Formats: sequence, C-alpha cells, structure tokens
Amino acid sequence: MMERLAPFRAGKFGLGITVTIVGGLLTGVALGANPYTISQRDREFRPREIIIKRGETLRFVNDDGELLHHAYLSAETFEFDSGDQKPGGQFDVVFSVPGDYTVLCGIHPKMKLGVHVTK
Ligand SMILES: [Cu+2]
Repeated sequence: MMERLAPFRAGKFGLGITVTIVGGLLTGVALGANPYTISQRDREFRPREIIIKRGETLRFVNDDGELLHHAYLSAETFEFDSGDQKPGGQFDVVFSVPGDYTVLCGIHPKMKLGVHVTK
C-alpha cells in the first residue's frame, strides 16, 4: 500500500495544495533568487538551518512518502502557517522581515528549522 502512494510527483508538484495566505505571494517568488527548497522528510527539515536575505523565498516541500507535515512560524515580527501538507505538496513563504526564526511542524514537535534572515 505504502509503495503505491507516489513518492515524489515532481511534475505536478503542489498543484493541489496551492498557497492561499498572502496575496502577492506567488508574484513575490519571481522577485529574488530561486526559492530555497526545504525538504520535510523522516520527521526532519532538511537542511535544519538556513541563511537567506530579506525578501527571499523558502519553498517547503513535503517529500515524505506518507506523512503529513505542517510547517508554521509564530514570532512577534513574522509568521506563517502552511496548513497540513500532504506528500507531494509544496508551500512558498517570502521572508520579508529580517531576524532569527525557528520554524516548527505542528504534527512533529521535534522538527525544527532555523531561519536567519539578513537585511
Ligand atoms: Cu512534520
């Protein structure tokens, strides 16, 4: 059963799970460098730590075979919530505010991603 749950649908990646948080998010992706991909697999973010510049985009990809993930960040100056992400889904976040953040997964409390946003 598990093997049949499509590993990684690179082709149609994320079509079903479209971002709805911030208006303009999709156009924002075109601005900076390519989005940096954060993998969510085996109950870990990979990499676990990343440094980006203000305005750059992290693309959270659920490339797990079967687990849901739910990336979120709740800081005073910046927050987002991906909602539940099925395997194969992706979610883009533009980090518009410099700072040091820890992104968590609402489903797996041990998952942590350090994001350092420079000016
Ligand atoms: Cu998770």
